Amino acid sequence: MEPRDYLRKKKVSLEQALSGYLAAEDSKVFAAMRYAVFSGGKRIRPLLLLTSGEYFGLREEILMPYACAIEFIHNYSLTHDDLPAMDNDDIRRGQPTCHKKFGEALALLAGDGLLTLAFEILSAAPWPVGGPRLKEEVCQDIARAAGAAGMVAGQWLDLSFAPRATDISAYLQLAQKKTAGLIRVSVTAGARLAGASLISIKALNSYGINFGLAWQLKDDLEDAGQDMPSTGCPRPNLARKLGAKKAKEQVNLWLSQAIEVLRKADINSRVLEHLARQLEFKDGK
Ligand code: GRG
Repeated sequence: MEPRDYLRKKKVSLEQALSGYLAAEDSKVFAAMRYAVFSGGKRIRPLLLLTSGEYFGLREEILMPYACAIEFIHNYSLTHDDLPAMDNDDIRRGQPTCHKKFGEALALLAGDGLLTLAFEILSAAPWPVGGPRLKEEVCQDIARAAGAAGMVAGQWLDLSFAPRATDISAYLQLAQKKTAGLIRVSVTAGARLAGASLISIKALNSYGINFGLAWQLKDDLEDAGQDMPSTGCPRPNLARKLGAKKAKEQVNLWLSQAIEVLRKADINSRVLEHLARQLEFKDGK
């Protein structure tokens, strides 16, 4: 199957699974949670998880709860990131942000609900072939990537840095924690659950970090020039610091490193390669 068709098919089953987890309850908090999730996300993290897990031979039914949990964690982070105390955004995915639609209290609770639901799903998720210990390790890795030493720490670095004073290595630390960590754990979780070798996991780890940094820098490129929230404090933005041309070259470099590392480890996933190639700038555009 062509990578594009594979991803389309996976996205359909993913959307069904996500809505299954949010369908049962009829409360304002759940309405805000559904709004936060079903507003047109690209679902890159769960797609990476499903792709890497299936590449190494694990069935979709086993992988799906893990994929949904990571997507819920991601959507919680966006909902909280948009709040007035953080990025203070009115628009997300082309629509009013959750707090603009439901008010701050419900948006805060929707984020709390999504994060908690993610761990409820993980705790009930089936054991992979490698047994309970492997599941524990994967869940710990997800929790660490999302938690106070991972994405939460990255968010604080983002909020507290003086953007113009930020040097590139500090920015990279921020981007690894805020964005690349959850992407990295998405790629490796699927393969680990499938029992992939340590060499493969190391390669996927590196693919995930390179992919995640490229993802963040592409987002910076889109934001450059308009990244001025109403708090009056611009967020750290590497694209603005490097300039568009260099930033695009850097995105392409990270993506070629991501692809190269798969080749070296003999991971011949056309879908993982396609996902990285899709992000590349062709002819500097
Ligand atoms: C609130 C603890 C906490 C963390 C927030 C992820 C994050 C940390 C903030 C988002 C800020 C941001 C826009 C970062 C750029 C990269 C990024 C994560 C973009 C949004 O992710 P996509 O493109 O979004 O996967 P969709 O809408 O497709 O789900």
